[in-house]
Amino acid sequence: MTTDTYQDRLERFRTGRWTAGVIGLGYVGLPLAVTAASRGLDVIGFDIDPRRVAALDGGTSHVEDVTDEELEAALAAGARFTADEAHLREADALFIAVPSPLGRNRQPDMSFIESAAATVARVARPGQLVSLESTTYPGTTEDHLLPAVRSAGLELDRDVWVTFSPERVDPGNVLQTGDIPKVVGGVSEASGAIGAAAYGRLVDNVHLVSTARAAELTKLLENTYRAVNIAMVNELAQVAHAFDIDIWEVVGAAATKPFGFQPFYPGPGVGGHCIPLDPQFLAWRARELRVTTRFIDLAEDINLHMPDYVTGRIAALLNERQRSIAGTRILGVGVAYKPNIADDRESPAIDVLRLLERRGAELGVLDPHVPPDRLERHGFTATEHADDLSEWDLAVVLTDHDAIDYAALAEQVELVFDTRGVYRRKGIDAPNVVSL
Ligand code: SAJ
Repeated sequence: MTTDTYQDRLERFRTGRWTAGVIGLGYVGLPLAVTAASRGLDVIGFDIDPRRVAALDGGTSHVEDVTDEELEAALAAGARFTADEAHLREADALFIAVPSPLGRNRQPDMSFIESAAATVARVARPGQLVSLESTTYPGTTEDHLLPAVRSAGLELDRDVWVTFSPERVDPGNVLQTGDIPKVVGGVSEASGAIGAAAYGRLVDNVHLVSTARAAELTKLLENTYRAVNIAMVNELAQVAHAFDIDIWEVVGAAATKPFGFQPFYPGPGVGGHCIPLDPQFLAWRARELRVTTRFIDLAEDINLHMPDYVTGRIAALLNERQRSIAGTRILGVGVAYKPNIADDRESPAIDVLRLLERRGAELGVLDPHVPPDRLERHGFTATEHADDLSEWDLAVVLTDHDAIDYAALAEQVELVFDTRGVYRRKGIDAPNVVSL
């Protein structure tokens, strides 16, 4: 039995001093830990990777959205990072921010959540809040975290409280963790209240929902909404091309509607570790429950086929010039999955480049954010902006980083295929640029 009553705990989370334990120090966990420290909480950050912990202890952040200065400030405020899970016993709340990827057959890979739950089973103690942040299918928090705390001999709502609160990190966005409203849902009403009190110290705006499942589905709705709307505009881009209509002009025109329309933009596909993957968590679980998710399945199909469509458009462009992809020197511009970041996970740019390579193109890539050694690990030849780009026959803009000089690119390269509408958006009128 915890020494505190429920009311004492509630008050302590709401206004008292307590220690936040963060399990998983990646692009979600580290910002959470740094935010907690900046808001006066004691912080214990745990990660299974001792090298990552050592770097953090040395004041070096591996997460683009957390500067070394912000990390130093957290360390100065007393934040501690460790690879020894035993220290998590000191924490009053355990926030779990571990990966939730898909497996080889695009089914949920729950191994990281299961490993974190095993850690919780070993370190949980009376008085703790345990909150899962990793994006997952509805029911995960009950299925994995409740058994973990119970295996530690702890009783829900007597000794511990358990919630789900989806992460809403948007890499590269200037909004900080504390500024973004946080949805919280408990596996019990008391857990929801305790979770709302604790998160109220980390963010300015907490939105409490009735259950952990509702919070889990909230996240999946947010990202399925994006995947479906991106797929819809990707399909319309193909229709517009068949009608010889400029899709970028049409989306721009529709975006003038001040209500009832949010612009999404076509591209070479959908990358990142969220939008292409999260809806599959819902589809997979729904299939188990014999419920169809046709929008999710269709969106995945359209988005996954965009690299093929882009490659087909490039083949047609070259064909008009009595050329083929085979033997053509093609420069891929932008390999990261979205602008102004270095992350190339699930990047459709890589899929396009692989397809071009398989059809005999001689490839180079230009990406000022993705380190050359990482590009070389993909088997690509890294090209610098300062190089003489005129040696390339065609450049394909796959990710529209701000740091690229698009006017210079169009001046130096004979033909440019723009899959991101960046020449339209920047008002650069170049006769040798063709848009998706
Ligand atoms: N994309 C398009 N067209 C669009 C928007 C995006 O092709 O109109 C592509 C992007 O190029 C990228 C992919 O989709 O390859 C994902 O883009 P994203 O902007 O959704 O980027 P993420 O996955 O880093 O971040 C998203 C968050 N994005 C925004 O809210 C703008 C948000 O949905 C989640 O907080 C986050 O995933 C997450 O962690 O779930």
